[in-house]
Amino acid sequence: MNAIDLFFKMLRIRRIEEAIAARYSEQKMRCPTYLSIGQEGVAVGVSEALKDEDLVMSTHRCHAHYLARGGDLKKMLAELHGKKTGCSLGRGGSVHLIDLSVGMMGATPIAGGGIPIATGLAFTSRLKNDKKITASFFGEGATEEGAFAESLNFATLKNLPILFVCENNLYSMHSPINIRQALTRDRVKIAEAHGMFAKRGNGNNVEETYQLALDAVASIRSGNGPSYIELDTYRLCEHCGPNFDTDLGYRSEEEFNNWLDKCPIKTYRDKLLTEKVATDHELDALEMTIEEEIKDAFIFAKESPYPQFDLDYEWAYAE
Ligand SMILES: Cc1ncc(C[n+]2csc(CCOP(=O)(O)OP(=O)(O)O)c2C)c(N)n1
Ligand SMILES: [Mg+2]
Repeated sequence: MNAIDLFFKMLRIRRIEEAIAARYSEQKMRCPTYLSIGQEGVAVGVSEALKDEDLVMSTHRCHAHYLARGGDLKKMLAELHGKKTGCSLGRGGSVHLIDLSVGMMGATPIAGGGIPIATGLAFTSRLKNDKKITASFFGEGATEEGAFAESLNFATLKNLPILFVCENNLYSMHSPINIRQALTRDRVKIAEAHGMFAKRGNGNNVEETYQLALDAVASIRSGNGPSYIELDTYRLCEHCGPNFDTDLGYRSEEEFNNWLDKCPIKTYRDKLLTEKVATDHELDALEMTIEEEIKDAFIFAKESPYPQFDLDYEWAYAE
C-alpha cells in the first residue's frame, strides 16, 4: 500500500466525476448517471486489497469501481457518450461498464441484481479452481432484496471465493435506511449467522477500508469461503445526476455538512499533511496530471464514432 497512490486514486475519481457533472447538461452523455462523489474511499480501499486477476461486479453507481480497478478513462467516457470506443462498445452507458481486461465483469442497475451474478462468477472460479476472488459491490438498499439472502446462502453452502461489499450510504434513492429496515436488523450479523467473516468499518477512511478488505480477502484465500464487509459512507450528490439535492428535504443540510467534513479525500489529505507523508505542493501537483488526462479523454470520447446498429443481434447472443 502506498499512501500517495491511494490519495491519487481517490482524487482522480473525484475529479473525473466532477468533470462529468460539469458537462452533463451539455446533453452529450445521454444516459442516467449515478455519481459516487463522497464514496471514493470504498472503491479505492477495496480494490487495493484485490489482485489484478480478481473479478468485480458492480451496480448502477459503478464509475468509481471501474476506475479504482484500473479501468481506462477514455473507454469509460466514450461509453457515457454512447460511442463505439466505449468499454461496452457504446451499448451500455454509465450503468453498464464492462471491461474484461481489468476484471470488470459488469454492472447492473437492477438493485441487488449484481449479487447473484457475482455469486455465479465465484461459483465458476470454484469449479475451475482458478484462485480468483469476485468482489460484489452493492448498496445497503440491495440487502433488502431476496437476491442478497439467496446469494449469501448459496455462497456459504458452496464455500465460494466471494467478497460481499456493502456500501452503506444510508439512503436508497430518497428513503433513509430507518424507514426501510428495522433498527435491530444488523446486516453484519446476518452474514455472521452464515458463518462467514463479517465486519463493518468506516468507508470514508481509505486505509481502514483497505485493511478490512485485506483481512476479508485473506479469510477467503485461506479457504474459509465468502466474506462480508460493510462500509459506512455518504453520497454527496443527488441519487441520480450531477446536482446537489439537500433542497429536496429528504436529508438535512446539517447532516450533509457533517458528512462533508468526513469527506474521504479531505480527511486523507489532512492526514498525509499532518503526518508529513506529503507536502501541499506534492499533492497539488497531482491535480495537473489528472486534469490533463480528463481533457484528453473527453476529446477522445467526443471525437469517437457512434456504433452502427445495422447488426442488431451482434453481441446479443454468445457464439
Ligand atoms: C429491483 C429494483 N428496484 C428498484 C430500483 C430503483 N432503484 C434504482 S437505484 C435504487 C437505490 C438502491 O439503493 P442502494 O442499494 O442503497 O444503492 P445506492 O443508490 O444508495 O448506491 C433504486 C431503488 C431498481 N433499479 N431495481
Ligand atoms: Mg444506499
